[in-house]
Amino acid sequence: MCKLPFQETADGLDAAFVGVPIDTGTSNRPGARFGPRQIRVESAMIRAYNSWTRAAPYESLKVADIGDVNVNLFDLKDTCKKIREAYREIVATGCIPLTLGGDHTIAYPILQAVAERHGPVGLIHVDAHADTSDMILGEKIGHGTPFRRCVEEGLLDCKRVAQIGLRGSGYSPDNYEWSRAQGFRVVEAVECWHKSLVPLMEEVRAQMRSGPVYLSFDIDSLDPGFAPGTGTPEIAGLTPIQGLEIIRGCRGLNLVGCDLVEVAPAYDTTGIDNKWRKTTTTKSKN
Ligand SMILES: [Mn+2]
Repeated sequence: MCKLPFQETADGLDAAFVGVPIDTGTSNRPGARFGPRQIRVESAMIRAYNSWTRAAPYESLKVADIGDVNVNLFDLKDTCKKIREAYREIVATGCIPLTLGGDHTIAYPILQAVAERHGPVGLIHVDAHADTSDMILGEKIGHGTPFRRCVEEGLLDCKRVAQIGLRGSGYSPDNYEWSRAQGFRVVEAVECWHKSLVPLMEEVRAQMRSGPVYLSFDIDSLDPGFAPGTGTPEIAGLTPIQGLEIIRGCRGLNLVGCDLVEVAPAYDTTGIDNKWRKTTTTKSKN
């Protein structure tokens, strides 16, 4: 990733890129198992400095690519167990995992490992969907349920959860009622239209305070006109500029992990969102 060195474990690293190549938790179009390898391919063009933010991550952080989690594509529950165990080892070293997904199911076992080390964490969840269903296609584990499972297991500090970019049709008149009832802040996409998200992120930083925070960024939060390479696209989403405002707005937070999920390269026939992936993956390690 990013032409960084490869190493087998997270030992001695401040942060590590980790791939979790699954799409067996998707309910619509599969393909996110190819996300990590395509993000890595595109990352070859990422340069070491950002001319606007002046970020120079590799001057202050020791970062490497530690490869992919050895998942079981025939058994999603076993995959979750493997992810949890792999992340336990990563976070035990004090390393911050920077995850390349993989469908959104992976956030659940990752957060199990992260919360085991840090206690209940704050969450900035950027997505077209709330991913808080109780069941998906008759199952408890899938890409539409991770944050429901996380709440049930006490992995989240619910007053420090913000969901941004939610939109589209749902299963009930108030699709986001459950989130609000937990104490989450819900910022629907329509509240973001035509606006800079800099003021929103000021409020989100105040909400997160100094506690540990996990950033989970679903590529489908962005409008599919910009980022079509995903399994469950929804119209009228965030712009790339707003995405950057969210990521840059995380500066100063106590980030203990982050992911970019649901990248399904096959639906991006022109490579249009490559630019986006480069920017997200570079910035998320700050
Ligand atoms: Mn999602």
